[in-house]
Amino acid sequence: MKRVAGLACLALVVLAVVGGLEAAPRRLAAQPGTAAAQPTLVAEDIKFVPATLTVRPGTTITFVNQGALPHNFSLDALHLSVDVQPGAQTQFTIPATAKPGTYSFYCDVPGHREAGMTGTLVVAAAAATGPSVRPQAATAAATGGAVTALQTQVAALETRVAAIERRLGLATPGAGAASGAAATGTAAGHGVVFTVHGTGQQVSNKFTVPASGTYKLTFVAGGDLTFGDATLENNAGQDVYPFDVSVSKAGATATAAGSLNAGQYYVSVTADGSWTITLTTF
Ligand SMILES: [Cu+2]
Repeated sequence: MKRVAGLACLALVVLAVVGGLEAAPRRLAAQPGTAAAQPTLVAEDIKFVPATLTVRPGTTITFVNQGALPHNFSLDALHLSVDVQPGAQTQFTIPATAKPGTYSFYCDVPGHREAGMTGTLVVAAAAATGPSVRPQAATAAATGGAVTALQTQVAALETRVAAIERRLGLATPGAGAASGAAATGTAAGHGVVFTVHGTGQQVSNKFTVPASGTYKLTFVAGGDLTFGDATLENNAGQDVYPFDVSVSKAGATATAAGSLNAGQYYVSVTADGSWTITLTTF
């Protein structure tokens, strides 16, 4: 009988230990450093358990009063003040707009804060969910688009600067050599001094006008061109009047005729497509 009583006592001890172990995980769920999905904050006489709670913005916290006194959770920075009566529980939610950081909270029942009923709430960064990832991808795409647009603008500016430099005689004639070469021969009854094919902004190779006389410059736009302008420049890179022709649509032809002295010349082109330029005797 004494032995049975001893076993019964042992069984009670075992049950108590097991019961304590089972209770432990419920407390662990709200230990400091964790960001439990459904954290619980317990008010006791006279402290908070746990004293430090880590949550994400928008988290709802279950607030339980296991003491004999009324208690309260106050966090001024987040405009929270929640009362809980002895043996009762309630819930409150950390604002979704709460900035990540460390906040102090306290019980506002007179004397409790002074008695040490305070705690620390750590607001972690918001979880990276789908909706917060997609805007990042969109931002990257928008950035890429902006870069492409800037590159296009830079290329257009470089083209304009190159054209201006040629007009001002700053560019080295022949530096952006066009395809084709000076040619001689006869076309439609006129002697061909020079024929050049090219695309976009170019300065032709140097060619020679063998004798002073009247000449005609002909600009023929390719099928991919919407604007083109060509000028004849002398050896010093200066425009030679009136050899300045422009076209503004695909396949168009423009001509200019006038007097040229014998000497060396270049053709300077500003265009957004392909073209053919010919200088003939007139
Ligand atoms: Cu209190």
